[in-house]
Amino acid sequence: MHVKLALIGPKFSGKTTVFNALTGANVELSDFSGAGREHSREVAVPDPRLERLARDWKPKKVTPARVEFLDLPAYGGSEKFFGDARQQEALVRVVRAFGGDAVPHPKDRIDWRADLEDLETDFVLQDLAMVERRVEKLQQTTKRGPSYKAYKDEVAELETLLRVKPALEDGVPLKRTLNPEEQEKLSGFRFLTLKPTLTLVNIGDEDDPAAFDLPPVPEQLDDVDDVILAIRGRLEAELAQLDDEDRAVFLADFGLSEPLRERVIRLSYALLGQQSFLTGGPKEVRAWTVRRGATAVEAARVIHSDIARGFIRAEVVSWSDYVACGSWKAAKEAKKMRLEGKDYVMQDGDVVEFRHGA
Ligand SMILES: Nc1nc2c(ncn2[C@@H]2O[C@H](COP(=O)(O)OP(=O)(O)OP(=O)(O)O)[C@@H](O)[C@H]2O)c(=O)[nH]1
Ligand SMILES: [Mg+2]
Repeated sequence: MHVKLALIGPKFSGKTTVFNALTGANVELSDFSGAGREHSREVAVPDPRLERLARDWKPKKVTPARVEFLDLPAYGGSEKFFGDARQQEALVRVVRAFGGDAVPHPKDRIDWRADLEDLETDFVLQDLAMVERRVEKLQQTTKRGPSYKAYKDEVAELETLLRVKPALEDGVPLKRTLNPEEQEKLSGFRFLTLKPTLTLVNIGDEDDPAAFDLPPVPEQLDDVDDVILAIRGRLEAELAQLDDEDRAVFLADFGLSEPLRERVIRLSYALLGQQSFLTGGPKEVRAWTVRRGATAVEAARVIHSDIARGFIRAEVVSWSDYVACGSWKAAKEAKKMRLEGKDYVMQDGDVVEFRHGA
């Protein structure tokens, strides 16, 4: 399965720099013409569990889960930009906090909070315009009364939209006013203010992230759809170009414990509501992506539709049991391998073997 995230933000905020930092690419930075080009690249989701599995299986191949980052042209209020952003599953917002006159600022200010507010306001206005159009249409159609099939649904939708409209007018994003069920029902609109969002405050090489007074990143990301983080974009991009040895020296020089890259990729993945299950064997050890809440048969389908069709059962060892027992075989002997049916809800890190009649 393919998971995509788009980097967006004002002109010259460092989107492409952050793209390079996250993906290890080395694409050209802004020429300050404002005509930033689009880039995309897939990256592996770092997962130490794979190394652990590979030690047991000594497979020919280790395949991590992947996410794709997209570097979109600068946000400048064009219809095309909003249309493109609407198509994305999740957004990574990059705002500028690094100083210096060498890089122009489209609004002649270094104020990331204000930039973020502008962006948020425009997104709210875009969604509001959509809600208004839909409300108008539903008010017309429902006038006819309960004589047509969709009437009840349309009345319910209209009620919901009329409820959230005043909040949008006050600048409140839809993810704060729609409950999960309503969000699901209205997902077809691809509202901008419903998208899970990671905000990266792009700070200067010498800046201290702690000085930016950002809320801590929650430990548990299950219900989180907004995370904010400070990143030294340029420094991280340089770091991403180094080999392991040079990187260690570089990190020590800057007093850093690890590159932020891996953390941001993992955060992005979780933010999208994705988790991994693992399979092992002498040929391949692999992490597969399923949405949180997916069932065993859905997980089987990620591997192959035939496996889902011929599903008999899933043999599952939870990650903590796997680690405690030390291997698949030991987990089996310790009776930690469970037989699960189609409706079993997959857990992050489950080690699985599917039995199927395909
Ligand atoms: N000091 C400093 N400079 C940075 C940082 N990030 C980006 N820059 C500089 O800002 C300039 C623009 O960076 P880009 O990453 O190309 O910005 P962008 O947002 O992709 O620009 P557009 O696509 O044209 O909107 C480059 O000269 C970078 O070197 C940073 O964290 N610190
Ligand atoms: Mg760019």
